[in-house]
Amino acid sequence: MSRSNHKPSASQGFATRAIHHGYHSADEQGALLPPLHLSSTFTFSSAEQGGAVFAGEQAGHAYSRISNPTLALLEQRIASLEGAEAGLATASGMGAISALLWSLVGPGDEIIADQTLYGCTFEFMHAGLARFGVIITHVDMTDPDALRTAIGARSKVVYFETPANPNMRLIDIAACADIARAAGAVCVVDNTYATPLLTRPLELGADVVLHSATKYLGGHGDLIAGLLAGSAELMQQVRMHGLKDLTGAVMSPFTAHLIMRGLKTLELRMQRHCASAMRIAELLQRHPAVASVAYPGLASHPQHALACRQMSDFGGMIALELHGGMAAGVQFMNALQLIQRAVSLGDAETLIQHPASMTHATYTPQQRAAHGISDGLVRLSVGLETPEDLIADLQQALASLHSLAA
Ligand code: 7XF
Repeated sequence: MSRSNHKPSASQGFATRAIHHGYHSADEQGALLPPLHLSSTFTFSSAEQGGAVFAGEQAGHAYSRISNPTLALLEQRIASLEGAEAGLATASGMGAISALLWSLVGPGDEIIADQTLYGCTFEFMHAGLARFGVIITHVDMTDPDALRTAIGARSKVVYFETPANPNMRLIDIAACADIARAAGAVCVVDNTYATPLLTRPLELGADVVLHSATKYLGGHGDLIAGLLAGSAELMQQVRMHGLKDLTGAVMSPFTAHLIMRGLKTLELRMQRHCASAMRIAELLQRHPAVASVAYPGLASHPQHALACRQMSDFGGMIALELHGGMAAGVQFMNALQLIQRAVSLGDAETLIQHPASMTHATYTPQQRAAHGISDGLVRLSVGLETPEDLIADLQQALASLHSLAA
């Protein structure tokens, strides 16, 4: 396994901070676990004190659409894990994306985005922001020079996913963040696939990291949530504008509690996700029914060298195409017995889905072709089951495909 040269952002290790950061049991009557603050509102000792909290002149909580002690602890934890000054919790990944982008751009401003985006992010930009005069430009950021050529005075945001959903393209964060900074644009990285264990975009120069915490951070398929991390100033701007007034996309304290439970095992889970995905990617690559496999850990991945530099391991997501294209993909998915047909990713259960008809159905067929999302692509989220059982299920499904074709 290759190792990046990332330095931990604090003296304690990743797992220690994922379990302990920001909480002292002595402050809460010795309770090992942080209390769950379900209160929607907070009392003021006087009218003047309430006014001071609302004016931002005094620290404190006023109303849980603005801030909440349970959410505040989760926000500190994600900030620590991403190496950020501050974090912000939101109701979903789409809540994070919309609260952030509504805060950053207005009519006439441009967002330069990579070619490949999660389907609803693509739709939010084109069917949402563009309706209000925001210019959306896509460039192939696997070539940073394409970004350098496209960026200009009206560009306010540079936006990409790495690895990208669903085709596993990687973007060189340091190179693109440099170009964004020189042009005065905010560099936003969707780090959902990599998690802060494998890639820390802020240490490489990005300005904001966002997550669908629904995925690896929650880790158990039992919640919908989003997280942002970045400078304290920007997080406060998004909290007081994009979150409080423009979207109201606030996270439930109970969800925050579940994410903190998930974070405790993030490092352990990612180790298993990565190890099993590597074995499965190698097996798929050798199989005669498989036309291509995209996994950053394979030497055949066109950006394997970048993956070794930018990621400390290669993650749990694999994209593959079968000989026979989409029809073969459908047969293959239907033949699986243990592996579940479902969207989402990062769960304990291994999940398989077909991006063109599911997660990326918001694109037209022409857009998918232009954006490098093949109709034959099948996406596998490798879970935490015993790897031999996953391999046996994949092998029997591939074998049945072979016999059908014969
Ligand atoms: O609002 P959500 O928590 O579902 O997060 C949106 C989102 C943002 N960024 C990335 C890279 C994502 O993958 C997602 C959600 N993707 C799921 C998937 O690809 O399976 C959604 C199922 S339709």
